[in-house]
Amino acid sequence: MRVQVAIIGGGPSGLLLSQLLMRAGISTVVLERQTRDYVLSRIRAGVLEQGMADMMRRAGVAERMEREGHVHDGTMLSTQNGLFRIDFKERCGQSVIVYGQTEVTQDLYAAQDAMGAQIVHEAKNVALHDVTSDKPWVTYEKDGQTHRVDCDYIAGCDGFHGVSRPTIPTSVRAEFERVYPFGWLGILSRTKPAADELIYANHPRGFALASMRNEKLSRYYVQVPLTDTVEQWSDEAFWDEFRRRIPAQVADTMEIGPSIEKSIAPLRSFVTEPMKYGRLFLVGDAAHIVPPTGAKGLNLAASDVHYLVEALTAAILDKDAAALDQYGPKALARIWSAMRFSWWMTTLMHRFPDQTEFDQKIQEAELTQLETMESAQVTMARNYVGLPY
Ligand code: RFL
Ligand code: PHB
Repeated sequence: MRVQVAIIGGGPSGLLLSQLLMRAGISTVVLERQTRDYVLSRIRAGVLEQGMADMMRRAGVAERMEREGHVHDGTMLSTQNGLFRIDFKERCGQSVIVYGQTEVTQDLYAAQDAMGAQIVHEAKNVALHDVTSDKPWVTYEKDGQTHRVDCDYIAGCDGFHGVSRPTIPTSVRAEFERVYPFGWLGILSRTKPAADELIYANHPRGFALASMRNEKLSRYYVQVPLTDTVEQWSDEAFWDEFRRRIPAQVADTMEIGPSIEKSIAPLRSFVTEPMKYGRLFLVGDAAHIVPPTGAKGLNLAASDVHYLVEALTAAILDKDAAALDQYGPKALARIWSAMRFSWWMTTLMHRFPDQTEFDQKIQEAELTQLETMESAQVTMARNYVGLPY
């Protein structure tokens, strides 16, 4: 097989990239290790920035998002002093859309199918070859046979555990990382959301987040030690712990029910540089990870795709190869900004095992500033709704 761009990974980055490139008249193949059902069963992001929503519109996949997504003009923060609200609309004139990553991925698959996209599921042992030459190629195994894809460019959209990043030699690759000493235990339940907006809670027992997917589907998280396992957490234990960490007026009235998904995710900040190596480009979680506290992971994947589509269309359609060198620097400027915000919000909202009383007082002072200072709210709101591309 021969295509202009071979895409490794059929998560949101890979599918969005393929969709936008195909609409520009550029041929692609997407090689995904898992089955489609598996990809669609992963419960992940829930909050879309304006920029991501605009990308969905550009990709021609926004119809259901416009109909079923919920625009949120603000968010609630809960502290020992009570509940306060950050009004995004008032502070920076923008909002976010609550629409699940599962739905985004489903809409992208449907649009790709309609365009006759080449998507190979259960592509095993994907390997990248000659990425620093001008004739890179990719191999994969499927149904016991080895297949070869010749291409002009390779997009590594295969997430944090993919093969693309390790293809870049360690002598070339720099990695920047912070691992947090806790994880998030998350559950999905067919219950009415606890509140109209998300609630991020800072509590002496640890962080909690009340989120949602729609009027009948809620997503809740609690901070847990890294040593905890899902098996240790019955639904009852989860609800008890969650309700202790949020304001009583919400805890006492919220609907609870059986979990339909339960998982623990560790928290990490990670960036690799460069994002371009020869004709290989890293995109999304393959290049960077943020802790979920700022709701930035999927949104950063979308801005990477934006910059890469810009670079690849310039190189392929306008023969402007110099545009390719702009991809990494442009993407990384935005990535580091979102890294800072996600780190800040994680540090502000969680209890750290080694937190001293001094650290605690500083955290409280910062939360008070956020509650009372307009400038602090403007900074938070601008970052949360997403910095411009
Ligand atoms: P993905 O989604 O990991 O997709 C990569 C795909 O590549 C495949 N793959 C391979 N394919 C072929 N060969 C190989 N060797 C391969 N290795 C891997 C995988 O099977 C997979 O299908 O990366 P992508 O596309 O870059 O998308 C990134 C987002 O998924 C991620 O950043 C977000 O989910 C992060 N995230 C959130 N982001 C937000 O913007 N807002 C949120 O509210 C938000 N909440 C979250 C989150 C992530 C979470 N977890 C579980 C990490 C909440 C949680 C709990
Ligand atoms: C979610 O709904 O899964 C979600 C929302 C906001 C976050 C993280 C996760 O910051």
